[in-house]
Parts: sequence; structure tokens; C-alpha cells
Amino acid sequence: MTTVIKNGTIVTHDLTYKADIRIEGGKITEIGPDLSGDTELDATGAYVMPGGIDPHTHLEMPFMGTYSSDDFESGTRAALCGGTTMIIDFALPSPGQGLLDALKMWDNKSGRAHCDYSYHMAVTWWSQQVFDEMPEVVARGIISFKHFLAYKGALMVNDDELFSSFKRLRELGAIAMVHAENGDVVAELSARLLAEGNTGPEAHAYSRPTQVEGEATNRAIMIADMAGVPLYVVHTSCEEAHEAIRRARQAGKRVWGEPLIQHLTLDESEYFHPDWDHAARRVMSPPFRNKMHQDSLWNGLASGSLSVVATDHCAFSTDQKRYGVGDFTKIPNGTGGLEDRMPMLWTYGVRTGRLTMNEFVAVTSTNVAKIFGMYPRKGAVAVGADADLVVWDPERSKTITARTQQSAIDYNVFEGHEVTGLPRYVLSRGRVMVKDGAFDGQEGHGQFIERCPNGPVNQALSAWKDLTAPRPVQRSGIPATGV
Ligand code: DUC
Ligand code: ZN
Ligand code: ZN
Ligand code: ZN
Repeated sequence: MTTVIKNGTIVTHDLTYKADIRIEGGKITEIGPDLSGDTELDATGAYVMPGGIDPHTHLEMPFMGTYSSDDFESGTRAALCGGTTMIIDFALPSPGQGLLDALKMWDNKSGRAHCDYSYHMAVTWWSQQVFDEMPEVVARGIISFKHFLAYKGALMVNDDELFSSFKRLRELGAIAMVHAENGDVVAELSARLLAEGNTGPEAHAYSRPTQVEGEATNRAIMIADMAGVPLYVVHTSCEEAHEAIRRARQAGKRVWGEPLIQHLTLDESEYFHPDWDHAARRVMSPPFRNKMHQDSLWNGLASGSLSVVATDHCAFSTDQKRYGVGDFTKIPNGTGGLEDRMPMLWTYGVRTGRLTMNEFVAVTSTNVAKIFGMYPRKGAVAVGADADLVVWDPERSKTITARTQQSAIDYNVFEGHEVTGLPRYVLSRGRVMVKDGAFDGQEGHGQFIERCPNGPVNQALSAWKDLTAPRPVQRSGIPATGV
């Protein structure tokens, strides 16, 4: 059984050229002119790109007194319909719960996935048990560990815990990740806003100004530098955080920043919409920002100081959002985006000239595969790579609406946005999952993808690399006398 994608233009992170692609056994086996096969997919007028990889999703996650509403079935269905062929979700132990225990929970959910997936492990507390279980997590092919500097009293870790965890990751050749917001300041500001009667969703934005993100990003970078571990900063939303990442990269530190498609295309005015539901549906952390910050993020993607566009897909229904009526701190934080990331970025990035097609491929797929240890199996159009491909029709368009979306929730934060640039075909390891824009997937087709530690990017470039090594003892004990 061979499948051939014919007459398309292949677009990778560094090349654009015309060729056909032959697929056998789920892998790309040949790239060249005039190929033929048992099944032929016509890519005339289309671009053939590596399928998107979204490295930041929260499917069926227990959070803020409820569970996010998209699970591995609806979430990966949404992903595929938007041209994304792999996700990395977060296995989230509750504080006190072991890492391996949390992994079991995630394994029980992910069996329903239509597309391939991996996990990052969250470190939500610190103990000898967490320390001891980390090597087994890495041995299972999970090489990235996320820490929350926000959500005080719940998921947040303190600086001593952060430093201990980062040092352990360095020993294991793994990658550190942070949600960078100063949770102490957020808690303080939130309490004051509530006391002043500021209870609506707009107060969520007031409680998380850009400084809390800038401070935490700087702090995490410095702590990672002292531990000698590379650092991936999730959902970079503002200039202050971007500036810290830019400066670190300039100084030779291995640090990456990840803007979300929501922060690139939606702004803070959403929180001042007169309809409570409209505003609450857009409550996420960090919140949407103003145009100056959006421009900073776009410039970072084009110049390479920011590396990836993700979604932080964490969908809550309107009923769930209403848990926060009368107290904005109880509105479950999160928005969707899995189905819309690629078409929105194409429309607002490539079609406006802000990004080239090759940069689009880099930030939606190839950079993710490289950073997280699965390139070139994923993120590449190359012989031997998995045939996770999207045949992208740059002229196909639609208006985004909750009425036709795959996500399980009852609204879409991009409602009404017109996108041009959508998948014609989407393939997961050679199986056609989207045909002429229509979903034709298979629950359970998705496989867990193991990732490798100690790759070239897992080495920090820090000048402080040997800070954790033993120091020579210069002097000890009693002060010298008689001087
Ligand atoms: N931010 C959100 O908005 N939702 C999930 C977790 C997070 O950090
Ligand atoms: Zn986060
Ligand atoms: Zn709106
Ligand atoms: Zn997240």
C-alpha cells in the first residue's frame, strides 16, 4: 500500500520546492518528480508541509475545581482538522501526588487520541519522591518538566524548589519549562481588587500586569542559568518577558519563548466587552495584552528571538466559566485554539507578510520537534520521517464559528474571524485523517512518542555551567590569629 502526494509545493523550515512524496508503512520513503502509488492525493495549487505540532495543551485536566472540557478524543480531532498532527500535553500531578502516578492517569486518558502525542511532566511540589521518580519519567521518553511560578497555594513552586528541580533536570539532560508569573504578587493584587469590589472578569487582567510576567521570566532565566539547564518559557505574552528572553539568548543562554496564537491576535479590549460571558470566556493566564505587546511578539517570531507558536488549549464551557460570577479568581483560566492555531497564524502572519511560509513551518512544527527531542522523526519532510503531513490550500477559507468547530465547548474565542489558508488533506503516519477538509479520523490511532534526553539543545550554554560542581576549599575553620 503506497500513498503519493502529487503536484504540490513542499514547504519546510528552510526550503520551498516542487516534488511528489511517496509514503509507505507510515513513513516518507521517496521525494521526487512524477511518483505514483496505489492512492494518489492531489496537491495541485497547495503547499505540503510538516504537520503542526502543538507543544502546549491541557486535555481533560483537573483544574480550578473542574476539568477542562476537551479530552484526547475531541482535542486531537480539533487538532487534525486545523492541520496539527501532534500535541504535547501536560501530565499534572496534584501537589503530594507522585509523578509516576500522574503518568498513569494520563496514559488512561490518551488512548483515545486520533493523532500522536507526548507529555511534559509538571513539577507542582518538591520532595525526595519527586527527585527519585524523575529518572524514570525521563526513561519513559518524557524529557521536559514544567514549573508554575503562579497559582499560589495550588500548583506554585517556590524558588528553592525551582532551583532544586532545575539542578536535577540538568543531571538528567532534560529541559526545564516555566509558567512565568509572580504568584505572590498576583495573589496580593487579586485580594485587593476583590476587597475594592472589583469582581468582574476585567479584574483578572488588572491582577496580572506585564510586570509580574517580566519579573518571573527574568527570575526563571537566572535560576536556570545558575543550575545550568536550558529553559523553555511557555505562553510569553508581553515585551518585558520577551526582552528577558532576547537578552538571555543574546548572552548565549539556551532559552526559548513561546507566544500563543491568542496573544498574537486578540487583545485586552476583550475583557471590557459589556457581556460578562464574552469577557469571562477569554480569561486565561497570562491575560490578553495591548497592541504594543502583540507587535513585540510578532517581531520576535520574525527575528528568531521567539521560537514557537502554541495554544495552551484549555477549554471551559460557559457554564464552567460562570463558577466565577461575583469573584473573578474563580473563573477557570483557559481558552481553546487547537483547531484555529494554523489557519489564524497563516492568515495574520503569512498573508500579511509578517512571516514567510518557511518561518510558519518553523514556529508551528520544526522548532518544536527540535527543542523537544523528536526531530527529524517529526517536524520534517524527509525520507525516513513519519508521514505527518498537511496539504495546505492557501485559497480555502472559512469564518471561524463555534457552530462548526470540533471542540466540545459552546463558543470560540476567534468567533467571526475570517481565515484563508486551511488543510485540504491531513495525514497522521500516512493515514488520511482529513479529506477535502472533512474529518475522517480514527479514535485510538494516535501513539505515544518517546523523546530523547541529552540532545544537543539540552545543554545549557551558560557561563555558570560549573556552579553546581564542587568548589575547591580555599580555607576552613578557625580565623587566623596573630596577624
Ligand atoms: N493558564 C491558563 O489560562 N490555563 C491553564 C493553565 C494556565 O497556565
Ligand atoms: Zn501556564
Ligand atoms: Zn471579541
Ligand atoms: Zn498551560
